[in-house]
Amino acid sequence: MSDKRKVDGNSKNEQLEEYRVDDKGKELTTNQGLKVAEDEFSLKAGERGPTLMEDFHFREKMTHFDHERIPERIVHARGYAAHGEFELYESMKPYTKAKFLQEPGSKTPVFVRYSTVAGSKGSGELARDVRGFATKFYTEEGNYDLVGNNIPVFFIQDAVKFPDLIHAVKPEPHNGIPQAASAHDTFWDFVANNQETAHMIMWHLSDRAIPRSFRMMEGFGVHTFRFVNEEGKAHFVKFHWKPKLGIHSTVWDEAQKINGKNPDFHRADLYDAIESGNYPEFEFGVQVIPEEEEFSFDFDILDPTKIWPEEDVPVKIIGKMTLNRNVDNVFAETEQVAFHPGHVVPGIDFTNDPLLQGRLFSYTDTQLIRLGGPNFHELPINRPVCPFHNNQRDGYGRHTINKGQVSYHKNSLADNTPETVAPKDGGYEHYQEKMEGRKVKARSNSFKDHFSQATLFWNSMSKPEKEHIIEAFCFELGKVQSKDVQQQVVDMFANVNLDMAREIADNIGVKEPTEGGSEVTKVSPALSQENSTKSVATRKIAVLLDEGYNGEVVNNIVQQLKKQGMEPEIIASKLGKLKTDKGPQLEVDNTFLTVDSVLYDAVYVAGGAGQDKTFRDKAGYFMKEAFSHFKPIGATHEGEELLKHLDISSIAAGVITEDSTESFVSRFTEAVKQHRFWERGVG
Ligand code: HDD
Repeated sequence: MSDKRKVDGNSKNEQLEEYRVDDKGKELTTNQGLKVAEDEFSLKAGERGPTLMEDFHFREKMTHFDHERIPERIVHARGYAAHGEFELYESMKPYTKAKFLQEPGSKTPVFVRYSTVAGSKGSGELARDVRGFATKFYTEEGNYDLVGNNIPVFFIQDAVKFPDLIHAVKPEPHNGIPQAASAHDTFWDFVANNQETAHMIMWHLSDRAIPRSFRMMEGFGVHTFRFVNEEGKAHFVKFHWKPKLGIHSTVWDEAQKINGKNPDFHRADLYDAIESGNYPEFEFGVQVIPEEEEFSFDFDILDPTKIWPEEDVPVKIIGKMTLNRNVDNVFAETEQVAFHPGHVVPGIDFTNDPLLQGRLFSYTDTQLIRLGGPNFHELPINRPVCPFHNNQRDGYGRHTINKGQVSYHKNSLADNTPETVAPKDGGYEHYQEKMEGRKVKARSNSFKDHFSQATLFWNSMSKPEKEHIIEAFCFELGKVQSKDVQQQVVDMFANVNLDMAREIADNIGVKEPTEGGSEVTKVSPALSQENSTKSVATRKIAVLLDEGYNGEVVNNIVQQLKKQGMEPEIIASKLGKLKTDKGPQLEVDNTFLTVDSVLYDAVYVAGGAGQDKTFRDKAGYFMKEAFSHFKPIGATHEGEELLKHLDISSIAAGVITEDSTESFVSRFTEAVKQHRFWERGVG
């Protein structure tokens, strides 16, 4: 094992290379290296006779297969990951001594796993759910894990409630229903009876919970952590990931359909983007509060149900992460990676946030059952890229061959090595926070305001975003069977906004609350997705074509859309080259059978002179659906007639009809940048 500590962006890749095996072109052997002569027929007593126990090749193959599955993660089971690198823009030296945050331009390898929370490993990826956003930095001082979500707050304030929260959201135990969904009685019963959930629920019912792509969502460390610098001075810190492509979502009807049409939608999106060289990028930001200002806010900065509004505590962008390599093997890397908020490096420390404190126990504990023992740190994906030495020994699946006689501290036989390292030389030192108090099972009074920031979130939403939240409430509570639970939830959310609660009550047929409301008028523009970056990069455009189209013009438009960074795909009634005598015949990428409008960001229909009833019906359905999901629609040539036929007004927002190619491309590009046209008011 190398004892080198110098790390660059490629260090992890180099380390993994030692473990990669390419079986292609090789001879088939058993796990013992014995060449195998026959892999189709088991050893039998006679051609038509019983299989013999003696067939060790059969037994080995079958036994391995029988043991191929490991327990799925108790939460965040459905996930997908990629490798990348983190580059620092600006030194954080004044705040932290963490080595990977010192030298601008320095690069650290990272591995990121995105996930949904509630669903099982095979569940649809467009569930209404929080998304996990877990990053492992392989630094020269050891692994640092930032195990965050795409929502900056959490449902509960104390980790002791985590099993209750998860039991409530998982399929109900008596019938195992529903999969990957919060729209059921036990979840909402939990919410109403644990009102610290209020703020998180507002996010959970917002567009944030149905992202368009892992590449288009923010990430948050959620907790308040501590930066500690060389002088031992501490600052409170919150961590942010900001996607370069902006924050964008699907609509709920679309999300549900995607789950059927392509339950792998998010992983495929990430995989394809990386394969085609469109590397996802996220900027890394920190919010920093000096220790002296701990009590200067109207909320407790250690409360994980609170944000630090960006307008009050600006996010300083200090670096960028680029995901540039897909895994070679999903099980070996994505499934076996083990994250832990307790994997820290010198200069990064914890706070007394009771949710964080509890997490520090849970993550190692869960890996013991999931990965089958205490040596999971030796799995290639989990190994630090720096050396590690200690007196831990043995256990299931031990790989390391520790030489020598000594495995204890202190000793003289090995000159008291491995030796401890003084903090000034890089040894981890816990921040010496002064503590006093009684041992109590209690919650601080400063954690008891559950509604002010829920209202702040509501106030900060645009009109369509507010409508989506109300619709989401109506969907979720509409699925709840218990009238009593429905009423409790509506009464609870009257404390966030009375009008909102009344509208929900009216929709789900319970009593409209008369009391409640909030005095909070504050707004935080950073919370609205409408204010985030808009970009056409990697947007998928469905190009609907039928025979007899104008190949010259359509090809030109397709090429120009590509040039702008979009990804047009030609969709027609059948595969192959699509016939036309006007210009080049284009290759069809997909048919109306293999894809659906929900898998695209926008539609461009050029039709074709030959467009028959089947094409009109299929393309018509495609466009109507895209229109109802507020997506940009473009039409040229015979496509314009089809629009008329469908009653889609050419002057509706986001509908582009134009004969001049140049002007069509430029207007259509602007429309795609907009993402959705809520002002249509349909859907
Ligand atoms: Fe957790 C996994 C994020 C609270 C216990 N958590 C897990 C993952 C993410 C988070 C992203 C998946 C990691 C991966 O991809 O492998 N969890 C969070 C965030 C929380 C949070 C942002 C609140 C701020 N979690 C939380 C609490 C507990 C746990 C309070 C228990 C006390 N989480 C777990 C776990 C998991 C896990 C059971 C399941 C699989 C794993 O750890 O490796 O230990």
